[in-house]
Amino acid sequence: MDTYELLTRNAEEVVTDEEVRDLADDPVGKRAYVGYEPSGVLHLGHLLTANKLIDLQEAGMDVVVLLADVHAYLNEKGTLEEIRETAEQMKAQFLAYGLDEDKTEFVYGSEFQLDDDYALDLHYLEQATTMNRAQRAMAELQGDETAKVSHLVYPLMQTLDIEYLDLDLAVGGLDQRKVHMLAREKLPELDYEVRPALHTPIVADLTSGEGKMSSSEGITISMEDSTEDLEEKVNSAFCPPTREPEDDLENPVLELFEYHVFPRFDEVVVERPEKYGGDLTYEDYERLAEDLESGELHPADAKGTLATYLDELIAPGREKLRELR
Ligand code: TYR
Repeated sequence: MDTYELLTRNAEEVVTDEEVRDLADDPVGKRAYVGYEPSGVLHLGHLLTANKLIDLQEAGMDVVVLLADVHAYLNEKGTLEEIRETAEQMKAQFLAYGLDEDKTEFVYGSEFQLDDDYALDLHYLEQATTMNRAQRAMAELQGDETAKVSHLVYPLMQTLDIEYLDLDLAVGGLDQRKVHMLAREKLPELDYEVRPALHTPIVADLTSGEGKMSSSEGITISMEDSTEDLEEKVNSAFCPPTREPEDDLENPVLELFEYHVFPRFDEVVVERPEKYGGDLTYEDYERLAEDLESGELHPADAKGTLATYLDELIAPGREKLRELR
């Protein structure tokens, strides 16, 4: 796989393609980040962007994980102290999941977002941005909550983070795209450089197959799940024998193979008794999806296999979480 492919695999959107191609020409030592509002337990939404960070590390890039404590504070997730405790748990789970400790810099937002220069730049952006523009950028992150001033400050700070962390690439779920667009528009107004962004897809809800919901809604799999929980959730997942169900639905079982399993394993083995055709071995997602569509691979076998691999991915983080509690 060439570097451009590695940087962009499983990305739903890159902005712009040309800028990411330039990055792919010379990735070593370049800096990429994902910011997370600290959450005590990682779920698949977090792991999807973490997979992308692992790809970027593999390409030689340096990776920054922003533990966005001040952002979480703006979003009323607790006191700063509570949020920081949660952030430490989050960090431990990311390392257990496989982010390379030597190549990953964990930064708390409060380490730099309360500095004078940052504050003054923030006030400049407050002057330079209409309420309407900031609100539009926030629409997908704030849900149904009544807009407060904190919701308008939030995307402006996210914009500045890209400059203050000295980044070459911003990574996030597709739900971050409007904030990244705001950043691309506003950074030059402060004479800072525009940086490319890369967005991972939002995986469909496990049970309904309804796509494009926020990763924090609906049934998801998390580091808290036991092996049995996981089996149960995967077994009750929506899995029609096709990758393109009707009515805008997605096949979540296939999506989990595509975005979570294949990026982390060189091959996937579906174990089957000899009388049902014996084991099936896949080196890539396409072949597995084709076999599910043709009927060669039964949905029940696909699910059993999926649960096994997800369990392997989650086990170290689950262990860590138990230690911490
Ligand atoms: N907006 C991100 C979220 O929804 C968190 C975040 C905060 C990301 C600050 C980047 C950033 O610079 O979780």
